[in-house]
Amino acid sequence: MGITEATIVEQFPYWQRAIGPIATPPKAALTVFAGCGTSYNLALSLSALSNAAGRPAIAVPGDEWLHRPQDHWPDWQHTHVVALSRSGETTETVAAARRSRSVGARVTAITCEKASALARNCDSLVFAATHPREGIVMTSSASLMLLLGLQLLGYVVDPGVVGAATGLLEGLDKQLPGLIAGRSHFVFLGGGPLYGVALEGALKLMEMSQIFTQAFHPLEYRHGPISLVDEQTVAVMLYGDVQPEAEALLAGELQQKGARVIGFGGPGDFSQPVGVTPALAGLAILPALQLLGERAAQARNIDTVAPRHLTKVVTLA
Ligand code: F1P
Repeated sequence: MGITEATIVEQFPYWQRAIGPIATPPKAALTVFAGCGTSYNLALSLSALSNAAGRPAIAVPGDEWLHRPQDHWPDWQHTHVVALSRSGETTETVAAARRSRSVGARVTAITCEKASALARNCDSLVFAATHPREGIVMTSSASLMLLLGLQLLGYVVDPGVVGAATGLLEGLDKQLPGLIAGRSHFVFLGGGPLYGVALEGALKLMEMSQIFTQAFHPLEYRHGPISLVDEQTVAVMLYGDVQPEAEALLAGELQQKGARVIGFGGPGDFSQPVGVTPALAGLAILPALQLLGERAAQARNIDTVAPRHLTKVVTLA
């Protein structure tokens, strides 16, 4: 087993260590979840979960919050910023946290590095150590930061989520070779808090296997992108709890056009119930999506330890 695969299948003891209540921050007029790459995808998921929990929130890429916060929120100085970064060293995220504090905003950091620049530039630190072998591709750390963010928002993470995630990972893995054989077009579909997770599934697959892929809110897919679907397509549907019937109809339509459908929580060529509350669904599904990226890379003989053009920390001079 390669290093990336090990960090995916061995991530659950780190979850178990991180599960436990976290003091929820004081309510703010707006919470801004900021991060880059994977951490931005997590921010998108957490902002949806925050709104659902009655805490108004948006998600903004680190550089956008650094350079043009007023385009995202007029009263940007009076916000609570939750900055996410595995390394705690990503230039834009650290600079956005510094700038936010300099204008008086409160900053909470979610990171896997407690001695990092981000940890030094926040008002409160939420930390969990990730798998020590994790490399460029964020696997265990992505799940861990999502888990920490959920707890920061006051969601109780039932330890049963570990069994659910393991079941999805193993269930999908058994069928993956047949599902992805000969397929070169992947799309990830998810709504609400599952949109960020869909984007993260797409990002994992892209950086690991170098396959061009996209993610959409499910019903958006019918408005143009569906014209790409054919016998080369795999559609990964992350079924939500709001309108699963409409999502199932879309999945059926994609199958009719030649796609294979991987269905988490609803019908597909692969179909498995998620088995957790809707708020925890993204966390339960994420490791299976990480493994999908790894298996697609293996099928193309690509080593995911050193993805092309990527570094573990992206710093700008
Ligand atoms: C985020 C990130 C990842 C990307 C690569 C480089 O870093 O951009 O999304 O996949 O591994 O780092 P971080 O701010 O979470 O450390």
